[in-house]
Amino acid sequence: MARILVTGASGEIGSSLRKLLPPFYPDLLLSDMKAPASLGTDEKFKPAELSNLAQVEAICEGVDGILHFGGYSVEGPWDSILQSNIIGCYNLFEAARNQGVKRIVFASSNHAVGFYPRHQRIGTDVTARPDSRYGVSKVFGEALGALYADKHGLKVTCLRIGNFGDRPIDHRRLSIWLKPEDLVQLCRIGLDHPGIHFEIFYGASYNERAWWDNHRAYDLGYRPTGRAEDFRDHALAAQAKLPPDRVSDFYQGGTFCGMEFDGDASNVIDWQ
Ligand code: 15L
Repeated sequence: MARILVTGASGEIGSSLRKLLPPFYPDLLLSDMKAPASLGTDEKFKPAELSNLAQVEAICEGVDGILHFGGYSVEGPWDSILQSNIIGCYNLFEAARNQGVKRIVFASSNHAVGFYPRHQRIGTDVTARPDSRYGVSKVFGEALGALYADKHGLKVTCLRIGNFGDRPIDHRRLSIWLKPEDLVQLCRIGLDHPGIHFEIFYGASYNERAWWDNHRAYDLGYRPTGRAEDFRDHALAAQAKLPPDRVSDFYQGGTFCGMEFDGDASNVIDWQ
């Protein structure tokens, strides 16, 4: 039976996956810097700092597949991004190769392409347009995934996750919402589908306002059950309480684009 390592197990997504994955992968190994407070006696946990290669090697030992959700999950100071998402991600791929791990599902992010405008529909083959140091680190992780797939034969799936949660929380999230059970479907495709070499999918549910062409995921069997429009009124009511921001409201990456922005805003037009 396949042993699956989940990094970032104490984070928001990891905490949800811990509950949803056992029916499909009973042999889960959880890891993070600190154990989740609610760790059950039936759960296996090994701590690791991603920036420490020896510790990452130790958690990859005897593992068949990895769901890599560990790292810094929002914009932050360069040194934090560097340690967790650049050095940490490199260590994860390198340890996986050394330990004979066969598959990795890497939690990339919509922020790898956040500077595409919302009126442009994009596929997974567009040039990276990161909106933050965090977004740059996700582009780096996707590039590492391609290298380790092409050069070392790991089967790698990158998920450009939109916004994970029980329901979309504002106007932007109506386009990019990802229901937890739909993330599980995408992870299962990455861990089990025989056709995987190197893939990028958008981590989004069935959202009628989507900006993304996610046909490759659908080709490999993805059938999302979440529908953002079911929560339209709630999301728009929450949006009405937020202050407008020309840059953040124009680009796909939202506030990640607007924060620290001192560039040329002449591309920002009123299109809605
Ligand atoms: C992400 O990548 C973040 O991890 C998450 O906290 C949200 O900000 C999300 O993107 C989003 O774009 O809504």
